Amino acid sequence: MSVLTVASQPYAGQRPGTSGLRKKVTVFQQAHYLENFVQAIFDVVPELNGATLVLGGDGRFYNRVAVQTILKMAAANGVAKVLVGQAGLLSTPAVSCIIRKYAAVGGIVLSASHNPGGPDGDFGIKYNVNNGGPAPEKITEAIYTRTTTINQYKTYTAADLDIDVVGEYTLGNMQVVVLDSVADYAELMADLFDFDAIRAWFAAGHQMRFDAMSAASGPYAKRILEDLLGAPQGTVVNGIPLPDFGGLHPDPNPVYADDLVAHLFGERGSVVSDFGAASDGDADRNMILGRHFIVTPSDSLAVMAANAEKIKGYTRGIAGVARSMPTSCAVDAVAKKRGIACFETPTGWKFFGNLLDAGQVTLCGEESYGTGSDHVREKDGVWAVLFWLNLLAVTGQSVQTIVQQHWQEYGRHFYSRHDYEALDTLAANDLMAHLRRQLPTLAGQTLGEFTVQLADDFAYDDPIDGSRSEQQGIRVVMTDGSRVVFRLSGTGTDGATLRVYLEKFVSDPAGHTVPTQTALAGLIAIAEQLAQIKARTGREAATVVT
Ligand code: VG1
Ligand code: CO
Repeated sequence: MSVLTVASQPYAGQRPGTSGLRKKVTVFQQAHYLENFVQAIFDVVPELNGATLVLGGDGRFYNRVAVQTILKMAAANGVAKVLVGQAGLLSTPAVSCIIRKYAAVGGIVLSASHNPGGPDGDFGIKYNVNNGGPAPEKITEAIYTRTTTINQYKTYTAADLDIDVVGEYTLGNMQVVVLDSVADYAELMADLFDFDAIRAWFAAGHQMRFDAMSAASGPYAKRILEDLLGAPQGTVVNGIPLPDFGGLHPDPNPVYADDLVAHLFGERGSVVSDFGAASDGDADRNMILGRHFIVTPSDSLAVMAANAEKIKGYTRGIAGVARSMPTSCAVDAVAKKRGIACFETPTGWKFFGNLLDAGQVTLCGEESYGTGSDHVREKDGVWAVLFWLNLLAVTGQSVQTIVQQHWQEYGRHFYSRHDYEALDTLAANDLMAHLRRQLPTLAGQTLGEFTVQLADDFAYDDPIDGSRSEQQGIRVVMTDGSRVVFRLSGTGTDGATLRVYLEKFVSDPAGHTVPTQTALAGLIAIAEQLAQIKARTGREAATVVT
């Protein structure tokens, strides 16, 4: 057994997107493709030499192969110790938790999150830094730059390690600790939430349905909800992670988690659950449902911010909140009333890290079914579900009552996202360029019932490290606060995906019961008028509406 230096050649296109490098599995299966990217990480982060690295993924196809490859490369690159999840499985928030708990220098997350898996699906890899969060752009860009010239990588000639049994192993001079994937994370959740109150809620006969979508959240949800909190066996459905997620799309929204929605809306017989939830491929997203009721992610964040003190881990209050730019302003209304800061960041969790580290914000969220807090540096699906459970348990109210009362107090921000997937990349880029050209003249114009107050290409100056991120989405803000936002996805692997985000504020409770798409009809028409979506993409309708 010895260190081996393997000659390689750069691959084009290894620039990480919104959340790491995501490509088709077949792209990753090319000779040295994964190795090049991993070596670029070791080259850019020399501190890993002699240090501890955390490693795990969402269990999708290629996860096991990649874990073995990375273990051997870590040994060859002088890493002292790797903490790897049993069977190679760690949810994204669990990686973040473990990096922080064991003071690791970094972590490698193997996931393409909500993208489908299997041999024809997607794979992904992401580097997290020592605060437990995704590497900031400075580092992801350096990794990318390194991949453009890389011509060799180091590995270790050794047999594959048995990662299915918890225990301590060695690979050359490197120690490998195979961890129970759930234990550390479950311990953190028990610190943050009132498990006794939630146990009592279940013991009183309340029922929930958690759809793990055959992805990484299954073992976490089963252990915490069923084993620790006394929810009946079977509360967690699709709880075993499968390499292809059972052929389904592990994206917790009403379109892809339609079976869960049907259960909560009585379309599978009578509704037995008071609470429904789902999570995505790597367990960092969450969808929250009540009986006959869907909570939008933006509202979920606002409700959390308004009720934080009722939850065990947040009784001291919250320092501030942050949301990604396309996320609705529902949380802004809460922050304003509470007199706390509210930050608006570009899309992607990496932009919350500095604010969380500096203690400026406690809760943050994105419209894309992501919510989290300063307990880790990733969004956290199971955490969000436990937050809601804790809230239901201590208030004794239903999900619907909590949200409707919230709207009465703060007004309702109607919200929807229209995705146009797998577009021709040139057409999508042209559409964005067409929008950019209109920006200088939009302010002051009347569009339908709205007048444009501000139109720009969102740029973010990080208040902590001063870094600037430009071209983060076109926003058209109306004088009444309504907004239309356009962005191209940074996580897709098939052509381009256009996301159109629509938001309208209605303060009068009499207007709160209108169907969302009806409430947003005027803005949907404006989006089409500004972007010429039909003509430019050839699409009559969005692929996915959430
Ligand atoms: C999407 C979401 C974004 C989220 C990102 C990663 O990015 O819009 O809010 O942070 O996915 O989520 P994009 O660039 O495709 O819009 V996950 O669950 O993939 O880690
Ligand atoms: Co995810």
